[in-house]
Amino acid sequence: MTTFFEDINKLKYEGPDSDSELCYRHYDADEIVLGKRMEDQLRFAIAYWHSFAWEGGDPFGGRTFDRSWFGTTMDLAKLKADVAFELFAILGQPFFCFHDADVRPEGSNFAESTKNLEEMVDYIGGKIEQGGPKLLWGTANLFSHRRFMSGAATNPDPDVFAYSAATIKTNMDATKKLGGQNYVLWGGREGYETLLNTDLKRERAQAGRMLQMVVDYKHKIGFEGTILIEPKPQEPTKHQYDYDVATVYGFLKDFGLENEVKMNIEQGHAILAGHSFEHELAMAASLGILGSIDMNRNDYQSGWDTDQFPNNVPEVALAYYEIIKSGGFTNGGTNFDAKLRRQSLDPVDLVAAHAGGMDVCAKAFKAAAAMYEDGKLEQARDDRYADWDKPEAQKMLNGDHSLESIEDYVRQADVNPEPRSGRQERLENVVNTYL
Ligand code: XUL
Ligand code: CO
Repeated sequence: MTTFFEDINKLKYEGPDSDSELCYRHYDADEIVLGKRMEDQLRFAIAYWHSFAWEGGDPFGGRTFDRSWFGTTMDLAKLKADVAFELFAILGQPFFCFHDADVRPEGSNFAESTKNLEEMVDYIGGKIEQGGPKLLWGTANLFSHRRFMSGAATNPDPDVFAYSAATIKTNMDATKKLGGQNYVLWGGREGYETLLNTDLKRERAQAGRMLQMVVDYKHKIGFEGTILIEPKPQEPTKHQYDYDVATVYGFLKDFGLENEVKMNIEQGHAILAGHSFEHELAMAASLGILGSIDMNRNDYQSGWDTDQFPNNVPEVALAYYEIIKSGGFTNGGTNFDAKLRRQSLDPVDLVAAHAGGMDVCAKAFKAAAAMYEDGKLEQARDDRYADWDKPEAQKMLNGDHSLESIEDYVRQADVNPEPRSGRQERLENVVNTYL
């Protein structure tokens, strides 16, 4: 045991009326909601990077957190893992996620970095075997080191493409070895700053080829998890290629990968793209590519990725409603890609932030489940489209009609549509009865 969390004990479910600061008020892992334990519905994961690797810097100042594991040695990497698994034991969530760079020190070359990663994978694997949480997803950090400043797969330098491909391979190996349920590719610096130095056509082809090789390798090694792409419209580059779900779907179709790859959708990225979280989830569900979520919230005024812990139950409820409608998570889960504010220095802040986020999600999930079980919203939606089930309407969709024959039909039947209410406020009132 380290001394970092001192005497903070494992959190328990104490119910909504508890006055302890550190407990669960809404998240009861064993409570059955929609036929499954809450733990198996929500599938919470903690992100290694924000809580253990991020030092609290911002564009105007450096490290605010003073953590004894910051440094570049293997011993410190192991201390970091010890503390991480202590937080996991306090919170009791079923999963975690990491990038290679979060868990191992950078080596002097590829071989040394990989050796460090392999040693840490064994160390972390031991902790999973001793009852620690499982790996929801692994991923490669192909954006922090300066070699990636002009992108990874989309770099103008083929050596960077090669280094990135080799790094993805070693991370897929690590993810498989640890029993990871997904492998994520967030296009960290896959994008551009200025068209004056950028060949869009080449960069798109490079990204497509890289993803095809990732999918080939997944099948080769028998990795049973899902390959996930995490869309984001900007930051760090001005124009990120994986803008949003619809854009990524077009890209997948282009490279024949739409049945191989799903989406990891992040709330903050959806907002940056000018969408709501639920829009991105509903779009992915409608395309059959909804995989997993990164749960955080963005500041709605500042316009960058603030990665705050979720605290808005109505908003989160609408997101889970889309997930429930799509059949719930299979391999995916709810990853807290969220970080403390840089002034929140204390170990207890880390515990409280995650526990509060889990409670927000649990409360929202229960509201979404009730909305879904009552079926009022779905009934109203079905009613709105009901006329499409009539034979004349179906003929327009199934190829039995053309523009000319539809014109004949409109004239003969004297089709003269009467506008009908969209009932938005009434539906919003229905939603509010569950919150
Ligand atoms: C960056 C982001 C990443 C990915 C994993 O905005 O969300 O942390 O989730 O690389
Ligand atoms: Co993310």
